[in-house]
Amino acid sequence: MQGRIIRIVSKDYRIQLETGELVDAVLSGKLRLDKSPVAGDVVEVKATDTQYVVERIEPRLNELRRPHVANVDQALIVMSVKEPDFSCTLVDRLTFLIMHAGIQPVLIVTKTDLGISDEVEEMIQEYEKGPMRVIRTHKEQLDPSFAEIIAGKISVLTGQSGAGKSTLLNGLEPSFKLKTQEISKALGRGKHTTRHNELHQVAGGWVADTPGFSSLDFTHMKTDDLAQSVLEFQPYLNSCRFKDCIHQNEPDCAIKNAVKNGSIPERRYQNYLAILTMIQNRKEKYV
Ligand SMILES: Nc1nc2c(ncn2[C@@H]2O[C@H](COP(=O)(O)OP(=O)(O)OP(=O)(O)O)[C@@H](O)[C@H]2O)c(=O)[nH]1
Ligand SMILES: [Mg+2]
Ligand SMILES: [Zn+2]
Repeated sequence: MQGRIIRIVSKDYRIQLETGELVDAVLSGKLRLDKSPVAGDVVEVKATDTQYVVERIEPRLNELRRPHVANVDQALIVMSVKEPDFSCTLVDRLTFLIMHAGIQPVLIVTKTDLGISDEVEEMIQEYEKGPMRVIRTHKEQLDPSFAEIIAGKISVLTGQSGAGKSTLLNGLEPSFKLKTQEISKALGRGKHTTRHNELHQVAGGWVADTPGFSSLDFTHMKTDDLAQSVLEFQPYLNSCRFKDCIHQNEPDCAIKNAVKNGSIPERRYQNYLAILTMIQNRKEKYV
């Protein structure tokens, strides 16, 4: 039968079977020599007389390193309207990385109760008009569609410290608070070897332990990967005069035209150019 790994503690694998039932399993001898499973993996499980045995790992749709999780459906970018300041640059950088990892980004705008400046309002509306799903919410009044977004999926949360990630999860699932407190207590006692490879059940979905994408690392990205990772660019990508256009200084560039006529926000394009330049400078260094 099939199942999904939701927690790994040393050699014990907690699996949710297709039926919804949670069972503990061990790895088959053959698998142990092969690749190591991670939380989120879809696995083939066999029940013997005494235990459940993981026999096979299905191919992964995607894989994150920190946290080490496979088959992630979506990454929720949590960004407050203030305290800390809303950062369009950060949202874009995170979105590019998330897209590149083959994961769907969703923008969760938090702390809307604190009031929104005109400048921030304009930036949020730019996202709302675009292809990414955007939800505005605050802790006293969680948007009901937030729970609906999490249900039935594997999510990772990301965003600056203080943006309200824990508050969101606690609002949906009070038992989550307890669990995260237990984890910090365990770590505080110096159990640094504890392997946190775990998904938490929140509002009928699964949420990974720690935020991913904490280091905004573009070292693995090439210039054409970057353009592919910009959601707003996608309808125009094959319409430039040059096949290898990187939408920088080329003539007859569909992306630049779309920026000019307002179909792609100028801000998005500038954030693209900034990262592009970073990638280009890095290349020169290593040639
Ligand atoms: N006014 C207001 N404050 C909020 C809201 N959401 C969170 N806060 C406050 O913002 C602070 C930070 O929230 P957290 O949920 O701890 O932020 P976090 O993203 O988990 O931060 P890290 O764990 O450091 O990454 C806390 O004092 C919260 O009470 C909100 O919607 N409105
Ligand atoms: Mg937190
Ligand atoms: Zn172009």
